[in-house]
Amino acid sequence: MVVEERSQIAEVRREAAALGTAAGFGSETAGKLALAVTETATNIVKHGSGGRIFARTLDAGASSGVEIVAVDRGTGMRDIASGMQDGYSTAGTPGNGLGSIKRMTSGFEIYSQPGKGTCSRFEVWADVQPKLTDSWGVATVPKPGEVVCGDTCAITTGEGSCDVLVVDGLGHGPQAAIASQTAADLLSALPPRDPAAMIEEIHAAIAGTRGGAGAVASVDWKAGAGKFCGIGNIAGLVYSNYKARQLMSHNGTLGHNARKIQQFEFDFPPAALLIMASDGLTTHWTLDDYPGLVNRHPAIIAAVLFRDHSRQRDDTSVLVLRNPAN
Ligand SMILES: [Mn+2]
Repeated sequence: MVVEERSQIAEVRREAAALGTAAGFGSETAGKLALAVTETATNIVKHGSGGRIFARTLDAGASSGVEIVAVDRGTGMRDIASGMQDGYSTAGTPGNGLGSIKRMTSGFEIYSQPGKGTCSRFEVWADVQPKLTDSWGVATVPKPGEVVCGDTCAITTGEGSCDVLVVDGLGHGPQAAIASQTAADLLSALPPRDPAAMIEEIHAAIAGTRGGAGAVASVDWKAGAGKFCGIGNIAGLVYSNYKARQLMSHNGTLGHNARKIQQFEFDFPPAALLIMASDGLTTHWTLDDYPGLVNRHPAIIAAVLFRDHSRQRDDTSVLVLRNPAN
């Protein structure tokens, strides 16, 4: 959701409240979410020169929650610690309430660079917060002017492993969304299988649609290893020990022509990051330009990359996954 002016704050609060209702929030929890979202959106308008809020529901077995990620292109914060104290404000107004957001929510994190902007994230849970929260995040945004996004990201988690998918339906708009959503549905509907086998299934399943570019990765936390298979323009990068490794896809369009479906293996040790993105994101970026960002929550990494590197001429999707093993 775009947040540029004061009038949009209420709309953001309504959309977040709808997710809270879907997550089964009682009135007290719903109230906390509403306050924290309002405070966050107000900060974007006041200090951030406009920005965006991403909201999604979180599932952890018996408990459900809502994740809020806010990103702006403001002046950034020179000193986050003092910004956390109530009453402190970077713009000379009475308090930006970061301390109160932190108290009302779980997992509150901020990534801020002076001159570049700020990204924050928090979770609100219906019941007790689960011990292990998601170690992945996505930013999926339609092309400006479109309502639905033709890109789809999906993730399925198993016992000590996980499968992720990014599909960019050809073009944009509803028809592109049908192609990518059909592919994503397959990931959760089929029993787990190697990425190459999954890509074969997707290729066959979306033959009646517009088709698209797509990639699937499968990672094993304990083994510290992953497999990747892609067709068309989906970037795949693995960051580990301050080094980036690019994952290779073959040319083609899923659903129409995929002459060579080939799977590649990669090392994925504890704390390593896997980043997958559609071609709505430029490829001319490096995490070296963002000191400390590799250690932030994957949803913050996805939102910051979207903010700074979306081409804005196409749907954009960024998926970031961290190996949570230690
Ligand atoms: Mn695209």
